[in-house]
Amino acid sequence: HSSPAWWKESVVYQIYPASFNSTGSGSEPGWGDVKGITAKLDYLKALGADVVWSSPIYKSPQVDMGYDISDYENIDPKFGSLEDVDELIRELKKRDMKLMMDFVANHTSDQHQWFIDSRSSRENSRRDWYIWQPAKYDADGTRQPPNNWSMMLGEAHSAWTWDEKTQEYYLSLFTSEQPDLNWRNTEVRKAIHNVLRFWLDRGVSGFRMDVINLISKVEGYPDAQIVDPNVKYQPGFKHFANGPHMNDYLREMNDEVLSKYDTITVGEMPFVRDHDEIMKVVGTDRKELNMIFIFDIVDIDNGTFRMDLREWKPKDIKNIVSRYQKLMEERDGWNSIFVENHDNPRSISRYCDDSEKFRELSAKMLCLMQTTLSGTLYVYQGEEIGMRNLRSEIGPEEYKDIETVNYWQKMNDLYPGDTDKLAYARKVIQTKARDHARTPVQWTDGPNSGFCAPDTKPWMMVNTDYQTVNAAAQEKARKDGDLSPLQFWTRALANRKENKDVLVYGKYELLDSSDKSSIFAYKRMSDSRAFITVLNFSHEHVEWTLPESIKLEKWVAGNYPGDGANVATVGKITLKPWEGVLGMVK
Ligand code: ISL
Repeated sequence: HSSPAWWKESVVYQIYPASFNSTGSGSEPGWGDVKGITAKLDYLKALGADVVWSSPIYKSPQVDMGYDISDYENIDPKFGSLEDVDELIRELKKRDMKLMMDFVANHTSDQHQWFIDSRSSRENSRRDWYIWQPAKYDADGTRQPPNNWSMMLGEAHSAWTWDEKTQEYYLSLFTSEQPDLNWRNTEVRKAIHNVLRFWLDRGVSGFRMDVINLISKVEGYPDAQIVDPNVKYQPGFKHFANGPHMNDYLREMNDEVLSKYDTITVGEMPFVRDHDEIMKVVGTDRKELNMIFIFDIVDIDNGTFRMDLREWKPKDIKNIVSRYQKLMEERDGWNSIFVENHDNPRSISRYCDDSEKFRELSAKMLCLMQTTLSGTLYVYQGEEIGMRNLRSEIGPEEYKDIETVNYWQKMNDLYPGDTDKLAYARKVIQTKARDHARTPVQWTDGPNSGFCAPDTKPWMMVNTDYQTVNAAAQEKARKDGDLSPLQFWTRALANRKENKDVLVYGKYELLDSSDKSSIFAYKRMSDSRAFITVLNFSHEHVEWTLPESIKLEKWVAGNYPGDGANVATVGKITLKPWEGVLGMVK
């Protein structure tokens, strides 16, 4: 069994600050602010959150919504001030809660002083803080970037940006305004350690580390393999995901800084699925990071690219979940459990059915799944009330994310006037855009869904369904006694804590490995007790046979009214569409 730790039992609530709650204290009307987070702490505490992770609030030109930092030790005036953060930390502590910062150190903004210095001349002492390379030239003298890597948030472009003044390219994996730091440089790593200390000394309890597995690039910058012959630049992640020195840098960060504080750390780790590579980071003996975000579950419907569509089946969910539950159990690491974040569409729209009839059932079923798996649980703002994707009548003009804007541009450039291709692109945007998670949180059925003042325009449109989907409505008791998603989440998080020996730390066993079945059923067990979870990932009524070895005491929770009372406790059971039940084993 995994040894207990507070960060394993914690429920982390992710806030996307621009869209969470606006009190008008920031410099930009219609933006969420730090005071807006503080104002909602009672709500978060009542839900069952222990740790608040906020996406970046540092000073930033906001080209990529704060993931382009121009000053690591200041707050963007849009969000408020350092004093507001101190107040947030104090108010969190009063409630026995903690703050986790989003730490973006693979790259900075091009407006960061480090980069301004670096690009000022080839001789500048910070030149080597970023990744500079000379141009290549075709036979006819045309200038080309050092290799064919594509830019991640603008697939049509090169990952290298030309600097006119100093006549070299710099690496910018995400956008031109996000130059990659050169982690081979010791001074860079020291500067980063200092930033971590700055926040820890201020009372922050840990970090979510943005694309932390991209910090070490292979030497020589080789070309990427061609996966899409229609475009000039290709995904190069094989050459920079979990690169040669990444583990050394993480270990050094732990030795120098993290080990000296009591922290929670989670690394974002896209592209990597190799079990040995994963264990090198999260294995308890490794002393690198507490856990990572593994992307399988949110890449489930990716085609060649993220902005692409692919059919998936319920078996994919159960295979992915089972693989990592077992891996961490067998090799002594730790999972992070999540199905949403600010880079993905809403989970009920993606994995279940967000129609009026099924949206609440879907939200509750995904809650039942996540709250009964082993790992640190991450809830994304609005997930607890079952917020959905933007409705399909909303056109690409309303989407604000740089990735969506660049994708729509690329498709229009590649296929001008091609109605089929452009209809496909619209479909991709309606299904996959990061914007779906970034609409303002729906607090009430009032103007702007209570997110900001009635006479202010939110920075991004409120989803059109706010009059039916909002937190205020879900806080009220219902006449028929049925629980709203918010109430269901609150109860499920309390239940998880009460039964943490099983639900957080217990062993995992998949109960039905059939690829054809839409039923995802598993058992969780400690030495003395066990629960089973049975989830129906389909629109159909589905029959399923309880294994004879399992003697069920009773169903203790379910997403349909009655908490599983109508489901048999032995032999063949029938689950209704998108039904999920949790049972206590004798
Ligand atoms: O959404 C994606 C692009 O297709 C993801 O691949 C995403 O870029 C990747 O998960 C890294 O995300 C993180 O770093 C990015 C930032 O844009 C994301 O918001 C952040 O979560 C660059 O800092």
